[in-house]
Amino acid sequence: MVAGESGLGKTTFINTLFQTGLKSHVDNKTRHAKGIRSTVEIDIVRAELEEKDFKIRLNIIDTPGFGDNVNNKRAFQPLIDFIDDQHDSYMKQEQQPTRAEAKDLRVHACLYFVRPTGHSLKPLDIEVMKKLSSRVNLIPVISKADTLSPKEINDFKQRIRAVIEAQEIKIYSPPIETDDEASAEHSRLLIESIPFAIIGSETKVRNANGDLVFGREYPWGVAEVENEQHSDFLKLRSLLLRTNMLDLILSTEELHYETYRALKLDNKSEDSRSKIAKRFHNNPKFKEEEDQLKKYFTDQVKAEEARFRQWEQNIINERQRLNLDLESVQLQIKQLEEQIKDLNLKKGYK
Ligand SMILES: Nc1nc2c(ncn2[C@@H]2O[C@H](COP(=O)(O)OP(=O)(O)O)[C@@H](O)[C@H]2O)c(=O)[nH]1
Ligand SMILES: [Mg+2]
Repeated sequence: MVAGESGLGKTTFINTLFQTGLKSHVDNKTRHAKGIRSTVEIDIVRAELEEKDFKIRLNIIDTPGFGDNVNNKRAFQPLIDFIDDQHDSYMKQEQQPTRAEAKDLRVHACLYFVRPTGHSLKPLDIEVMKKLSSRVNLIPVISKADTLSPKEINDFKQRIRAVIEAQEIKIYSPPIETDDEASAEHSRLLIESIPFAIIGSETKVRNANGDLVFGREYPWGVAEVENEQHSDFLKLRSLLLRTNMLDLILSTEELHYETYRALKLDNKSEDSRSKIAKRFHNNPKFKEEEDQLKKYFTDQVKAEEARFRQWEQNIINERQRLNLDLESVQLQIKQLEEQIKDLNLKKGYK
């Protein structure tokens, strides 16, 4: 899900994702045809991700921006309601005896777009981010990074991080795997880059090297979407679609969904929400359970893979057996034909 004030490039970012890594389903065509720029309601686009031989279906949720209304207070409420509603509907389905076809639209990641002012977070940002972070994996991004200089971006990032810490906003942080140095290094790199400063563009332009790239053209040059020197787009895309997809899904289940359930069952107020969330965050028992669940998941995948390989082997063996059978049948036919020929010959002599 993308969230934030209107005009910050949320819809553009989604379209950029589609052009650089995702395939969209039929409904995206109608969206383009309509040519609407301002998003007026929550808009769900189905997407497909193809990695090696795996296909993953995902939903991308575009939301109307807020911030240009006289009363902003309630303008973000539909987003909060949407996230809660998905947890609620999943919880209801879980209580049903037939759970096989459960419809699951729980939000696994919410990108919060921050205006590239170079100053700091606004009170409205802080208020909305607090609400979101206790419900969903919140990932802050600085939009339109091409409008700030590298130094401005760095200072802005530091100021935003300081506010996030001071306000105790619990943003998503990629876990550091202690047993895998390469992936730990990647996670540290991602964590250092938060809030991701991104550039969005739906069109290709020619850069200084003469290559056609997604970017935005200025009299002095091209700001490139997929250039690590210009934007964190690649890092963010990697986090969302590759390295941290599983973790986003699992933490939604274990932290945010469980928080929602606990609140719902205890009928607790908004205030205790963050307390419960913190309990889940900090409790070593949950960390242990999380590790166990991850291990369980990997083991399951391994077992499935082994099962498939066994199947494959069985099929190969069966094919070999059938081929041998076929050969012997053909041999028999040949022999029978010979016999017929012999018999015919003998008949002719008589
Ligand atoms: N300079 C700059 N402009 C951008 C960028 N991304 C989007 N825009 C422009 O910002 C305007 C609003 O974008 P839109 O995606 O509709 O914003 P939304 O309201 O958040 O969905 C459009 O004119 C975009 O072309 C960016 O990375 N840099
Ligand atoms: Mg929009």
